[in-house]
Amino acid sequence: MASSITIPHSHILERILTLEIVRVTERAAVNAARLRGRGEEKAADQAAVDAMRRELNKLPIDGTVVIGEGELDEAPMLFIGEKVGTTGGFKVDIAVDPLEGTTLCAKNMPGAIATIAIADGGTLLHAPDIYMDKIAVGPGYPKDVVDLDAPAGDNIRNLAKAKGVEPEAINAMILDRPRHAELIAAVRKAGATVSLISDGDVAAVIHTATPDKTGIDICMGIGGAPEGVLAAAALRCIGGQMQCRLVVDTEERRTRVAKMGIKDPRKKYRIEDMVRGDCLFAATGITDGRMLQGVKFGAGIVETQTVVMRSVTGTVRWISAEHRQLEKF
Ligand code: VTB
Repeated sequence: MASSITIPHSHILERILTLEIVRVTERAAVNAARLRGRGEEKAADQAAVDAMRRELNKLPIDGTVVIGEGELDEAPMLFIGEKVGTTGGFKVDIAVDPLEGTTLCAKNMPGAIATIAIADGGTLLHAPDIYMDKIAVGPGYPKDVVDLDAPAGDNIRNLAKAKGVEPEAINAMILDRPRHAELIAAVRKAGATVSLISDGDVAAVIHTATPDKTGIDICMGIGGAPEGVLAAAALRCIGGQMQCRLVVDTEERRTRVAKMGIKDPRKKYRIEDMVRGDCLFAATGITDGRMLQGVKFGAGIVETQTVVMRSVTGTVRWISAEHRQLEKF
């Protein structure tokens, strides 16, 4: 007798969604990639947003965008609070960054991705688009091996000890910004090396999960809060630790944070505070990067590479696709 796979009803949609969300990031990536290297950040972003929104609206979900392209009055599409999907389906929270690394795409530099996280309804942190202080390490370390509030040097030394190496063997990835001058100096003083990036700290956090492959042990510093929630979703699937805190340094930001329903603006978030339920995470390369290859345009063929992860099982799929029906883009 032929064996059959039994999928509990509650898991059907989620299992199907794992592949469906690949289409969503693929389309966004291909549309943005057409504008790679043209110096047009806004146009590339809009192309990615349009494609992602179109695909999301085909999914059998009752989705709410909780991390998106800004508030209703400032962004016409994929705004925070926008409903997507065919509705009547599964209630989900959605975090999107259709073009993470707009500058990277506009300048055709490595590391631009189209990314999304889908989680059980009501389980994603509603973070406004402000800065967030972050620290992330991969799986396999004792809980709280690093601490957002500890001096950077202590974090490097504690991580090195837990890894069983000298601090000189630790490599930190940090956004290259003047605001990180002190942090970078402290990390180097502790003996560690620093890989500086111009943009793209979602991928930077994900790199920490596989230090043997990426050479990145820790990601530190201040980046966007939306990118923080997306990265937390990825680590929720593949393991690792992350601590974050919103940078609420003006009255205007305090108001925006309160508007999102956040009661304690100083709260230190761990992964499970930012992504409280099961989730899926996907990213497709737009330009070639350390994590993903960018979109390749050939004669009658478009190639994409996507990573998709699922927290329930911890499965990570790397999907290389050859698209021949090009009208779909
Ligand atoms: C980071 C990075 C993004 O913004 O979040 C960064 O991951 C932070 O903002 O790719 P600043 O550029 O203001 O420092 C990006 O670079 C762009 O969204």
